[in-house]
Amino acid sequence: MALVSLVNFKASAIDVDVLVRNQRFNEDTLFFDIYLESTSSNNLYLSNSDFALQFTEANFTNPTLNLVAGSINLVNAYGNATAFYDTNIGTSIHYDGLNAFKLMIVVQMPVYSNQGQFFDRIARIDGQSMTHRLGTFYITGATELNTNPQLSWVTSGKGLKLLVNHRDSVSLAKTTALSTGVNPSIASQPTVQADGLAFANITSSSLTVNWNAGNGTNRILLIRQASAVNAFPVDGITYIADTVFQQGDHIDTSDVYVVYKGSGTSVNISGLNTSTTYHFALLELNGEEGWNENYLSTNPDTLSQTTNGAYITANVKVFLQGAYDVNTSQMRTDLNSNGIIPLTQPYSLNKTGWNYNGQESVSSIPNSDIVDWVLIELRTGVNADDTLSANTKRAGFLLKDGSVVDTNGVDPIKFYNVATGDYYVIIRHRNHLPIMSVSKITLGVSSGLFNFTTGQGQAYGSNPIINIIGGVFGMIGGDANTSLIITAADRNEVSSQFSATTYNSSDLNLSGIVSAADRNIIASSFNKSSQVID
Ligand SMILES: [Ca+2]
Ligand SMILES: [Ca+2]
Ligand SMILES: [Ca+2]
Repeated sequence: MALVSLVNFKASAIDVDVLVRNQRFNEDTLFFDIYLESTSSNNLYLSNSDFALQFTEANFTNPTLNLVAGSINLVNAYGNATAFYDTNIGTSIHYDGLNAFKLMIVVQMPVYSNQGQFFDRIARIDGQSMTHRLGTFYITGATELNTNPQLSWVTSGKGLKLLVNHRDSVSLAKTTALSTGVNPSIASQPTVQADGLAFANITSSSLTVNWNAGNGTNRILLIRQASAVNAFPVDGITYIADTVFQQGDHIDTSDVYVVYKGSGTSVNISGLNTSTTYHFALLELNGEEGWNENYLSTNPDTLSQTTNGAYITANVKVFLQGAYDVNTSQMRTDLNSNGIIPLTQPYSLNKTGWNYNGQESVSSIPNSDIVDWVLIELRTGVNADDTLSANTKRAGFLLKDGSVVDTNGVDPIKFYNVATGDYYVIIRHRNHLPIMSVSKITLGVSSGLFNFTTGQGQAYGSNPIINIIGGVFGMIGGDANTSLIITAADRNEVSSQFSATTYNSSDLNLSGIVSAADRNIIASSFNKSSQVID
């Protein structure tokens, strides 16, 4: 049951494909495009023609055939669109006579009397893919949205003509009627379904979906709010995806939307509602887009996810002693420029104050000013058990000017599902001693800046930070072994990693290599310990 149909018309050395592409339902309307493509090296020109299509009338109630206004895409020999084409295309459905139940599209090209007018007026067809869309048409009154309407070309009938002009190097244009044709079949169906649906970067309005490919050329991701996906693509029908919820096509009249179609294994979806559950289904497919797609609809991988609720932000400024460059008054970004900052937050290890299983990850490091990942924690009191839930921990990026930003590399770091209020703010870094604000800070959707870099009194405890230079204070570096105290063990750790150029906790100055400069930081911080109660 081929929904889409191709006629490869051939007539005395002229080859032109006349294609129906991009068949799509929108509510009870079936849209489709007609394209003309030359398959020879000759320049071809469209002449007065009838495009006749058979359709299954039983699948429509009182159908009408129409042209989408402004959709004509033909150009003349000089590559210019002309209003001639728009006003000379008529559409109708024939119900009687030899052409009963045929969709008729009649193209009345402008008359021409000489070669100059010919080139100026007559629509050129060439071999470039997708350039000569005759137009987008639609049939109203579809009743069987999950059934193939079986559009197919009609190549003969009373009065039907499909004429193409061509011209050789010397003579004026000649007109040739096109007749014979063949219809192709739909693509083969994939046999291995895509799977492994998983979510990352969940916010109150967006999330990233990841998956593993099956054995088709592409895959399509469906989304439905509140309930499981209950409608699936129809073979031979194309669907346009949009990563913004409800902006892509939906499947027939359902509230199932297409958010991805392609060969990749990840998509970031936006436009979601806060604290709302979304259901997903992933289907493998074969075939050319808009042409002969075949979807594997059996046993699609499914998964659901609830978006985050409201959020508050922490807007803090902090320097790392190790990364701070007194010559630039900023922190160095060598890990970033060396391309060794991991794309997933590194604080999942089971270490005191870490053990954080957040899914923060990025497809690439989003800002050239990023120094490294940091872990931010909110507490209602000074003790470890005053960290109320996993929601009050978040990993983000530290910028070279001391800003702590979210995974988009720009905005202050967000805490979802956390109420506006007063919190202690803790900053943790892989090889610096953690610090906590000296008192509670009022945090809301848009929080005021709290600056840790201006003095010892900004952080909680006894000598919690270090005076790097002048009035500039920073987190104490040197904790290569993450023991929350700077000792000889850290020096030994650095020695054991000497010359490493990886993302390494012994690279205490974040220069991208473990060297003597890193040992010097330990000397300046020796015997200092974390003032955060963990
Ligand atoms: Ca199928
Ligand atoms: Ca240590
Ligand atoms: Ca170093």
